[in-house]
Amino acid sequence: MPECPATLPRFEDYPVQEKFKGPPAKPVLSSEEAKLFRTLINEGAKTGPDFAGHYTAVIVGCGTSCGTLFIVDAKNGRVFYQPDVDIIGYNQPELDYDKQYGLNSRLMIAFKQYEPEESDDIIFYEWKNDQFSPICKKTTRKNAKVHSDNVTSVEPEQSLPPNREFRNSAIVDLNGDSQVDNISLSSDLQANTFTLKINDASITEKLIEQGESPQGFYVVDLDKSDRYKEISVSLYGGCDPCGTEYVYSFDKGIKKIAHLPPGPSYLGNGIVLSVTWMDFWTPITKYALDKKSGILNEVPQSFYYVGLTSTVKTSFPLYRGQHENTSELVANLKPGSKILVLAAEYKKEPKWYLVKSESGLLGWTKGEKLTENTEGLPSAG
Ligand SMILES: [Ca+2]
Ligand SMILES: [Ca+2]
Repeated sequence: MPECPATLPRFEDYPVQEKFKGPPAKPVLSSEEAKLFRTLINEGAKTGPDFAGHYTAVIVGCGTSCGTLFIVDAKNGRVFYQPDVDIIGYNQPELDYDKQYGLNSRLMIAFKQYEPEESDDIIFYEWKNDQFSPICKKTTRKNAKVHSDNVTSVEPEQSLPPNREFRNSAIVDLNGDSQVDNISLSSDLQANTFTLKINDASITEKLIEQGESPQGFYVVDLDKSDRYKEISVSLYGGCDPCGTEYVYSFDKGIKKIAHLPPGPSYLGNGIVLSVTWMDFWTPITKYALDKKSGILNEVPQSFYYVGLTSTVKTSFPLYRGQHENTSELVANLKPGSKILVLAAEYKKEPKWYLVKSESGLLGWTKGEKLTENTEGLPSAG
């Protein structure tokens, strides 16, 4: 992220066209992070928009000068959470702003404080297409030491919800041999690669998606019962859902052990849960560490839980199986009736959804039928 120029971004540089009227929609708490703070998010969203036209910023406190930031769309209740934009400070004397965000602007001012308070970053984000993109950062140095070598010793992340702090370098003993290991991350956006170095070993990875770039790494402890710690490299992505994570172990060399969707939760017992946004819902995928191979493998589920209701606009059929075979028709859904989208088989295209009709019948339909013919699903807003 570039350092800000002398003239810092102003609220009026990021104006908002759209204004919201009417009662705010109830938050759709589909992500694990949002579910953890359901009461605070529901309460916070009731006050109505206070950010970027039709959004409500809900800050959930987690200690002194720290907060997890959720953004709720008052129009449809969608809840946004970006783990890298989670530390919001208050009363920063260095900064000549009386607020961090406002209803008429898409600018968000966040603070990142480094332990033990050697320096602060003031980070300016632009809210665009339902996500924060960093504009620039202003670093305030309380103690020049940290930034002169830019290396700090870190402890592994805890599980849910992580206050993830992305780094480009760190000193940690990764393989439990009581010798610290020097970790650094660099990227070559010309060559479209990033390189992770640990001591004398290095691994270079090709960026797959257009617009992908590494935002840093953090240290995780996949399995607290063994002596190893792991490195998770986080990438911004140019896609939806955005970003991805590469996970590496280190002993004699570096080994790639997983390529995960963004924002995984490390439970510390060899299990990783991933919650991603997909069309109008958030599948939860489980990964488990195979101790023999040292690889994180996905634990497949036949179906993935959806649990969302919507209202039928235009009649469409439900089938007994995952194919449109008229001899296996279960029901034609009635306009105006309420349905429950129970589960999905989404790993193949087209994505099929298991739906319960208002009268209690169960059948399958394609994802596009749901988004075209019903209203009330989060993205259909
Ligand atoms: Ca070591
Ligand atoms: Ca471990």
